[in-house]
Amino acid sequence: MRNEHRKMNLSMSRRRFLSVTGAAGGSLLLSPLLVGGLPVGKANAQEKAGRVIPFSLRVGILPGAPYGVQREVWAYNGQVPGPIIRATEGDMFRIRVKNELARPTTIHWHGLHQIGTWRMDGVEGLTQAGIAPGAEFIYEFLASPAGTHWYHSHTGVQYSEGLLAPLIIERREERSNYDRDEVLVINDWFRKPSEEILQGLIRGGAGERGGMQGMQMGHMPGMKMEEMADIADVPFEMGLINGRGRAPGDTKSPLTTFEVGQGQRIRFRIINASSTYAFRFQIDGHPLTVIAADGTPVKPVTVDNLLVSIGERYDVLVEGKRAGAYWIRAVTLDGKEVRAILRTRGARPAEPRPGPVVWGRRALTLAMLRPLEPVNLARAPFRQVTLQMGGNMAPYSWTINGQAYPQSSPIPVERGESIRLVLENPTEMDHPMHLHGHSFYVLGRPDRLNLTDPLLKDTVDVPARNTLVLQWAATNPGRWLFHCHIEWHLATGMASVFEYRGVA
Ligand SMILES: [Cu+2]
Repeated sequence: MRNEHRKMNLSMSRRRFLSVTGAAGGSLLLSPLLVGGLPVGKANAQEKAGRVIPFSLRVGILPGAPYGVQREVWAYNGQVPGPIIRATEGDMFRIRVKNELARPTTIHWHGLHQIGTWRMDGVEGLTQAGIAPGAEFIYEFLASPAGTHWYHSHTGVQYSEGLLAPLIIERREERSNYDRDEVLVINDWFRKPSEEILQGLIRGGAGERGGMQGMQMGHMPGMKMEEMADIADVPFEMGLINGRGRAPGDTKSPLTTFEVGQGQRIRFRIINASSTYAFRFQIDGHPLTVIAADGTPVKPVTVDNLLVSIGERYDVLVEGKRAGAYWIRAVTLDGKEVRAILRTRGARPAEPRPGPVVWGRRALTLAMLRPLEPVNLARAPFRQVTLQMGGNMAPYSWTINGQAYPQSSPIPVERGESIRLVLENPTEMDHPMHLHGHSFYVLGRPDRLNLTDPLLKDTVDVPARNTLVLQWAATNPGRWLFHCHIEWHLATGMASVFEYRGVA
């Protein structure tokens, strides 16, 4: 497996630099100097377990022209997504970050628990000061837990400028009932710089969302009008899969293509690294066998499609079928598509025929997922904390318990206690909530809690006008952010801090 991974990493480094081409023919050009000499794959150079994994990241700006309009693109080591970082559970990362931006930045390692190292969690203003322009910072932390994770800027609204990348932790005893492992990073992509989008939302309130209200999501069968929520704050423009995508009207730019032999199995590690949109994911004609959610292994469940909220990860097994080319589709809840291609080796044509999505019948729900190692919480003591989400379009602001982070009081936590989090979402939008430093059990709706075999995750969607209950064990002292992963909601206050007593 190890050589296999290494090979894959090297080919990834060539394949996955950003190559967005605009409708007007302008392409997003990266300097070859910046793209060359990536440290990708270094993490696999040594075989021994418990090793130190050195890695270097340069955070810089590249000239780019998506849509043929010149725009800055922010990138780790000159590529979007940034280089894949891989290690084995129990390894120690030593990641040197050089900030070549003109403003401070930080990196958060989404999904990693930072056991004993909360100051390495990368939340600007909470766990560290921003790394100053021109300065370096070394992140040192344990590669734990195993699973599909990612890393991204946790300063302002920087990550949607391109500062996002996969972070994969292999299990020590990885059961490999698949032939190959591929990472699939989906992210939405906008013409305007993120800061400008944010300022537009703050200035204009609902104006920025022109046309968003009353949007139909009729493409999912069985969806009733009253179940429709507001889908997003910012109108969809385009999306990327592993750095490639097509702006509206563009039919030619290359798309990310995965080759598969007939009967061969690929493990896809799907990551939604977007700022604004959830995506329903499907590979036409290919069932998806879900084997992990947010890195946690689950009893395999086979479905036709699944919804990936921002910050969530799903690992699925896909088997190469009849010769041909098939669309890999990531579709927003209002029907906007991002595509890649799955092609059997040697198949013609290179691209499937264009055509609207036809959803397979089996859609994944969280209730279908069961952990491999069930935990019974029926008799465990807990302390209940209720958090109510709030939102306003004009003036634009998002809150938890009426407070906007960072002008909010931290929630004190006692080491060793269990916290039952009741998340009330009376707003008209879904909020993908992410907890730093811990994973939580998803108990479900208050009237039907699953206390016998709940799923362990670190990011979960709390649907509009619904309440969701989570529970987690406070075992990792520090200051930990709990927040909505919609970039614009976090930036305007939808976050809380869990602060362990006695943390200096
Ligand atoms: Cu939100």
